[in-house]
Amino acid sequence: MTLTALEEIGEPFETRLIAFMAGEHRRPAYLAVNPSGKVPALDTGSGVVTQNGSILLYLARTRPDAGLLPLTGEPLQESAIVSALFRFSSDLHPLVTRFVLPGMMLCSNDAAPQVREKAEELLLQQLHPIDAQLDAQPWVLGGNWSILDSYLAWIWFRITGAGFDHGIFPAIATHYERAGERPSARAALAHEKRAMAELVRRGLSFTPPRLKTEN
Ligand SMILES: N[C@@H](CCC(=O)N[C@@H](CS)C(=O)NCC(=O)O)C(=O)O
Repeated sequence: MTLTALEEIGEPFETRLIAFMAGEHRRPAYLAVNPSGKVPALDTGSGVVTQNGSILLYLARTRPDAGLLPLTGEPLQESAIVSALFRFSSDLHPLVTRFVLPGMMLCSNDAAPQVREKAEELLLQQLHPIDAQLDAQPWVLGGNWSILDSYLAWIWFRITGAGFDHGIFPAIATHYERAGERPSARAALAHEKRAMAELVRRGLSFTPPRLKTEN
């Protein structure tokens, strides 16, 4: 979603690939950028911004013309936006990592299938109310697109790409198609695909363990 936000802004930027399977996020070079070892981090030229929610707020505030978030300065209205950001970055994002890369969590490889199954159960719980909401309105915040739609689309792209059943939540699946039609989303996907191709070329792609429900 950071890539989509940068594409929406439309100014040139550079990306650097951090290969988890090679442990690059734990190496000194990356820890000097983000000591928590989490991706993404945005180097603004005047300082590094970390945490997805913070990066998206930073970009929305510094480039209000890009229309990333409808920030009005009204505390209650803004708290609803920040709440949705935290919901995606704190509640859902860690489940995505556990579902897609369960072996990266602090467990033996033998425990990876159980980590993934628990993550699937919690994803089902968390996504259920979002699917109901999107049945009643086209975008996460109501009638207009925001960068939160890109965050949700990223979550869906990652988990369905790793075997999550996309038939369970039809409204989120339709929202994903709609969100993917934006030129910024297509450009961000092209970045992702180039990164995946690079990982495959380096022998660092990852196949998640199968769920009981997968054939
Ligand atoms: N709360 C962080 C979570 C980011 C996060 O978990 N990113 C994943 C990649 S999608 C990561 O860096 N995983 C490495 C790890 O958890 O060690 C944020 O919103 O930026």
